[in-house]
Amino acid sequence: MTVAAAEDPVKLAEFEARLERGETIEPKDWMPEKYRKQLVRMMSQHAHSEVVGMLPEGNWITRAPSLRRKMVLLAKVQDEGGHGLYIYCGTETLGVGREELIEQLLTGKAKYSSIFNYPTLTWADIGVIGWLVDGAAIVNQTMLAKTSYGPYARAMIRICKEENFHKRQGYEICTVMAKGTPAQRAMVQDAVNRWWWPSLMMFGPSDATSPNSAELMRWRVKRETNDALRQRFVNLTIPQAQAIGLSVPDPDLRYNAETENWEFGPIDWSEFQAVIAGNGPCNRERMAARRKAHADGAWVREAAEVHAEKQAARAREHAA
Ligand code: BYC
Repeated sequence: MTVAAAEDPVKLAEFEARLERGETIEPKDWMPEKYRKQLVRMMSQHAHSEVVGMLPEGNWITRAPSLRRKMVLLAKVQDEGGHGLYIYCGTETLGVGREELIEQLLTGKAKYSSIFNYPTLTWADIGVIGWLVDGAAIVNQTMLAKTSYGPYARAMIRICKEENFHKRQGYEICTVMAKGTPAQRAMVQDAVNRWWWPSLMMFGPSDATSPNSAELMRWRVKRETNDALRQRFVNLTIPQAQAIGLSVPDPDLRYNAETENWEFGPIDWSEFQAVIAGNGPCNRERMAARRKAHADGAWVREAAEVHAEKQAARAREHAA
């Protein structure tokens, strides 16, 4: 018996009719258990991605080439932490707290985006992450801003605004380097070569092999498929690469004037599978950094708890 079949059929029909009418589902509304679970899975993975995503860029804060670049990068990395917090708050509305989700991340039960398991080798990587990685995130999240679950959709609207700024700062770094010395051009081209395919993998497996897509599309959690979003990203990005004289590492790339799509070559899904199974270039390093940060922050959590207990005791005394 499927989970959906175990739900009250009348309530399920009403729920699906609401979605059909384009209504938004809010925290206190009835929802099938599987809808709640799917949202917690996606939102938890998303929140973890924002937090783990601070690591590759954080790697360059102390080595940013100017004070201006350092300030911008600091602000961007801080924004990512904020995005994680909004989305963890979103999962609280579904009955799952941040502590539980972080526990799942640290024990390896929860996933985070494959993209953050690649190293940031040069300053150009910071530009390319802003341009390609935040660019891909915007394409995905603009769709999620219309998701059927209200708190997630509203969080996405704000996050997308900030991601737009991130993308612009990244593209600006790439533009400056692409117009720079031959060594700078080579550095930014090398970064594009390394980040291009992993950026396309951010959208998830192809539609034919995506186990969650059908259900998520039916419940309007996702409004477009992994492949449709990946194609949109390629179509948006190739003209941007051309405008600054950079290329992407794909000998099969060609424009199809009939469909108006930039057709691209095959994605190496074995690499994607290896990365999400924990065997990417930096998986172990990323998890070790998160575990260390969590352990280092234990005293703050303990102090906050003691403070909250003291405040509560004082409030009880005043009330007595
Ligand atoms: N990495 O059935 P599918 C960001 C997993 S970064 C790791 O197609 P679904 C940021 C998937 O979880 C972006 N795992 O899944 C940018 C599933 O495994 P489980 C973070 C992946 O959910 C800059 C399995 O593969 N954004 O925000 O229909 C700086 C089968 O996939 C990936 C989000 O998370 C991947 N790339 O579609 C800082 C957005 N792709 O869970 C931060 C919210 C797939 O069944 N999430 N998997 O064990 C989504 O939109 C969707 O969950 C996905 C996948 C499009 C990612």
